[in-house]
Amino acid sequence: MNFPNYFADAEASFDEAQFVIFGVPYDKTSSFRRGASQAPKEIRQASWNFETFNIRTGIDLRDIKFHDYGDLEVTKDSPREMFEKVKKLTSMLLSKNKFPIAIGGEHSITPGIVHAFQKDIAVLSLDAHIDFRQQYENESYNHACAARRIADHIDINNIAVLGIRSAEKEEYIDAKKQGLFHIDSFDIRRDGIKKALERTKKHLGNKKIYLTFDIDVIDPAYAPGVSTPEPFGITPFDVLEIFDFFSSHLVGFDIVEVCPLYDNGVTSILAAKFVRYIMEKSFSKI
Ligand SMILES: [Mn+2]
Repeated sequence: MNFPNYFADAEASFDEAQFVIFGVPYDKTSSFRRGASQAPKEIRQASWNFETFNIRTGIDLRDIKFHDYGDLEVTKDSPREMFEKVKKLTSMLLSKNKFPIAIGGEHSITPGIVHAFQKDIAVLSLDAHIDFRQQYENESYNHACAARRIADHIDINNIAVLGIRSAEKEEYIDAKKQGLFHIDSFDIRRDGIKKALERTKKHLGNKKIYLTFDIDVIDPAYAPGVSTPEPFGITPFDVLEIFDFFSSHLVGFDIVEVCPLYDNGVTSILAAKFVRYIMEKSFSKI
């Protein structure tokens, strides 16, 4: 069955919207599995699955003003061109006091968003991969370099990466040497998500936070449809706790790396639910 091609319940006009959702269907640098470019469409379709009311937040999504801007035209662009387009759109949204919500696409879409923000924000990244390569396959804007490109714009001390369990050896040593704050999924499993959140909060302080959510941080058992699956991930419940804990500080959000070609439907459903949840939590704090 086909539902409308916009995100469910996004009934507000651009002008009246607090949140603006936009798709960035880009997967040109994906090294293992292509297909993340299909994700905005699939996640929009999946979003029609849910009730507007959420018993956990007590919020009805119909009370939130949000707009679906559609997709950026980026499929034929070089990574650098895509970066510029994403940055330009995000700058426009921020100039109009909108809370940007990007649906990727691969993780290479995130640096363009972050570069549109003031340099004093913090970035919280949920990711199985540390993404700290200077270049990958001769490309600085590859999805394997996302955290590195973010660190070009903001102080590396204001970045935190949670849930990692994959890195190249040199990349990992370099991240440690440069002081990139990270907590791996094994520590989260051993000590619990609450402990990880307290450590992260201590590190980031009271700054405004941009949250980039690479869905491969979640275990492939819950989220199989991703571009580069990595075993031993965190759970969807952990992610809920992360959102709850930081929601009052959030200034923007993206969800990346859903790969519908390898999905059985549940990954898109999960992604759509998290997009709804992030709006409910950020809205309830205003
Ligand atoms: Mn990843």
